[in-house]
This record gives sequence, structure tokens and C-alpha cells, in this order.
Amino acid sequence: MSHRFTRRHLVGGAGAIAAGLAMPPAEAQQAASAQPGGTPRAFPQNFVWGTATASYQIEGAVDVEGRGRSIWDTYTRLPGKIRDNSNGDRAVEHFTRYKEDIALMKELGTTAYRFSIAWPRVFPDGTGTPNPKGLDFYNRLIDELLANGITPYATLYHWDLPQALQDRFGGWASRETSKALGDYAGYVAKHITDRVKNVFTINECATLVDFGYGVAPIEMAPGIKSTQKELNQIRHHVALGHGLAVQAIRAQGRAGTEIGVAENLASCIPVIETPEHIRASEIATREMNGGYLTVIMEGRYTDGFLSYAGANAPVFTEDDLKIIGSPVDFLGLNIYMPQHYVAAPADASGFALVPTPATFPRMESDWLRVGPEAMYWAPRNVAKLWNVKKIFITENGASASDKPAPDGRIFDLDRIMYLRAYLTQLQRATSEGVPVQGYFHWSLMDNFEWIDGYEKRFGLYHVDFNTQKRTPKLSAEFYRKLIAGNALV
Ligand code: GBH
Repeated sequence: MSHRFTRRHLVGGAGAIAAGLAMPPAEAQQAASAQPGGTPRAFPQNFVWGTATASYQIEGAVDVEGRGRSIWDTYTRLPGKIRDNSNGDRAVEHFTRYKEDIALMKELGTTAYRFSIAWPRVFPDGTGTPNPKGLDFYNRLIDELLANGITPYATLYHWDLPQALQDRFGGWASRETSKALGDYAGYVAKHITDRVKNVFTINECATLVDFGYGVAPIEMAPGIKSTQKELNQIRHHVALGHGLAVQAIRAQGRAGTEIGVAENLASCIPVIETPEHIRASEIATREMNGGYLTVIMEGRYTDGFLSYAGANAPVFTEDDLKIIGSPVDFLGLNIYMPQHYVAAPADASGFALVPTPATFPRMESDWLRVGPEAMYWAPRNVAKLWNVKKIFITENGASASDKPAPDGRIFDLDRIMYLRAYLTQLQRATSEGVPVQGYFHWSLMDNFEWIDGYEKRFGLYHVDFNTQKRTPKLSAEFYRKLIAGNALV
């Protein structure tokens, strides 16, 4: 049999045929219609479509306008910690290129943007006197977003803790840091909630604790190894910091400001969708998130959490629990993968965790298992357990090799596969009434991926880290089409 495909048929190569993949400008947009003969695949009206980023991963400009040092400035200097020995000094120069980046958001058709504020820009010493220029950049950013019809969603703490707090208090090992987060949150709320109506306190309590202070071989800043006892106390301080921030924003922000946390929850998926496994996945969701979401939503640690911790349980007061349980307006869920597959147990323990087979599919990052149904079960279980009325998917996305074709275009078919599969499950959730009101794709553009440096790319836009040129990947086109029709494509 002869080879039917020649170079002529390869999109992106020299002499390629166009194959309809020209990434056309906005006027070519067409509203996607419901699928012929099938389920309508639309999202709810007014569904919020956005992208997400974080300060240290994109801004650069680490020593301008009075910014203090963060634990990531320190950590990236330690030999061998970052895969390519890089750091966020330059990152993707968003600090100076923010207008260009907002134009990309507009090109996608997004109407919302989740960014984080660098605490050490605002309080270079963590506490005390605010830097008068600390919020200038964010004010420019917010104003430019609003001028472009993009609603800002601000995260106060996405891991760039002021180094001063690490030096003075050991970071989250002390409740002084929880109090400092509250003070910082109140100050920021006072200055931005005239224009920013949606605020997230902390990004991924679980990640910053487990990898920053944990016993896991993989670590993140500040890279401290703690005992289980210390770790539970650190967990408690982070949850307390969230609660203090909620209270400070309520006290100092404009009335009507909506607040939540953005948590990388332990998503728990029923192994098979039968009533007994589904019930087990609900119980597991509550217990496996005992340190953050559950205590935040219930204002108490579960018996399971406390008995599992035993002598290593955190020391806390009733008042702490009241603060942690301060009512929130919504929950943000960062959903990348299925953390646990759960089955009904043979005994009375409520749930059993089923080990993940080695052949489970993954994206480019080793940890990133592809389990689209996490996007259904996580919000569904959270809404059911705590009667949550408003959920945002604050992050979802995937790393891919993203090698440009000879003509420079990037056909990230694997990212599109991932996205379509996850968004199909999200649409399943919204069509059943799970109250997800928006989705923020991680990430707008390639950026500094923490310990992976610049070696893992999560963007809808490819960034050439030498020239800083942004190029839309095919997934940007996919997302743009989906947003235009507010339905799966
Ligand atoms: C998010 O975390 C972060 O909020 C964001 O800043 C980041 O860029 C994005 O994901 C992509 O990574 O021990 O094998 O699990 C997602 C949760 C938890 C995933 C820590 C990576 C470390 C490797 N992350 N985890 S592993």
C-alpha cells in the first residue's frame, strides 16, 4: 500500500495546505450551535469565562517601585531547587506588557481575569508601613481591565510570601503570619474594592503547606521539612489566615464585595457511578479536605480529621474556628486532576481510596493525570456537602510540549483534547444545576512554572522566553470559539 500522506498534507510545515486552521481574526467568529441530534451543549447564560495567572509567575520587575523580597526570590537562588535554575526576575514581563496581555484576553473573548497581588509589593516587610507605590501597578492593571470590559478577580496570596515574614516568624509556622495576611487583606480591600468586586484570599492552602513545609520529596518555597505535628499547626495557621482575611475584607472593603478561597481540593471520584460509590466519594470529599475546605465551610475540624491527627492535632481555640468559618460568598476550586478514586468500603469506614494504576494517562507534567470527571464530581460534591450556592473553577489547564511547527504555529492538540474532555464534564455539572458560575483557564500564557522553571508550558498563548513574543496556540482558538458560542465546540 502506498503512503497516502505526503508533506503537502502536513499542517504547519513548509508548503502546507491551510486545512482551515488559519487562526482567523475575531470577525470570523461564529456562535456555536447545539450539537445536532444530541444534548444541548451550552453553558448557562452569563457564564463567566476567564483566564488566570499569578504575580510571581508572570510579572518580573522584582525590584521596582519598592517591592520587597519574597520567599520565591530566595528559594530560586538555592542551588538545584529549580529545574532549569531559573527564577521570576524577568518572568514574562507582564509588569510592563500588561496592556498587550489584556489585548490577548480580549482577543479570546474572555470577560474576566483572575490575577494575584504580590504581597511584598504592598508590604515589603510583610507588616507595618505599606509601600506607597505598592498598589500602583495593580491600579493600572485594574483600570485597563475595566476599560476593556474585563472583570477583575483578585487573589491576595498566591505563594509569594514576604521574605521578612519567613525570617521573623518562620512564615506560616506562626500565627503572626496569619494576622499579617489579615492586615494586608484589609489594606488591599480598602484600596481596590471600589473596582474589584470579587476577591480570593489564598491560592491552594493545601499546596503551599504540603510542598512548602511538608515531608514530600517534591518541595516548593520555603522548602522547610516539618514534623506531622508542626505541619498540622501550619495548616491551621493558613486556614486562620484565610478567616482573618475574610473578616478584614468585610470590615474594610466596600459593601457587596464577594469573597472566597481558591482551593486545590482533593477531588474524590466514585470508581463507578453507582449510588454506593457516589456516597463514598461525598464522604471522602469531606474527610480528605478536612484541613481547609471542610473547616472553612463547617467551622470545625471533623472527628475523622482530629482522630487521624491524634497527638499531632493542631492547637486551636474556639475563637479560631469561628474566624476560619467566617461565611464566604463563593468557593473557588482549582481542578486539574482526579486526586482520589473512591469506592464504598466493605466496613463502616465510609470510603476506600483505590490506588491509581501506573498506566493512568498524564499530560506533560508527571503529576497531571487526565481524569476529566474530576470537573464534574468536585463541584458537584462540594455543592451538595455544604449547600454552596456559587462556585468558580478558579484554575484548570494542562502542560503540553507545544513545539512550534516550522511555520511557528503551535498545534497543541493534546491540550485541546484535555480541555474539551474537562469542559464536557463541567457542562454536565452546570446542566444538572451544580452552581458553577465561571471558569478561569490556567493559564493565559506560558510562564514561570515554579520548580519546573520555564520547562513546563500551561498557556493558551505561547511565549518565546527570549523575545517575549506571545503567539496563540490552537487551544486559544478552541477557547475563543467556545466562549463565542457559550457552548462546547
Ligand atoms: C496550580 O497548582 C497553581 O496554582 C499554579 O500556580 C500552577 O502554575 C498550576 O497549578 C500548574 O502547575 O507533587 O507531583 O503533585 C496545581 C497543584 C500542586 C500541582 C503541587 C503540582 C507539585 C507536583 N499543584 N504539585 S506533585
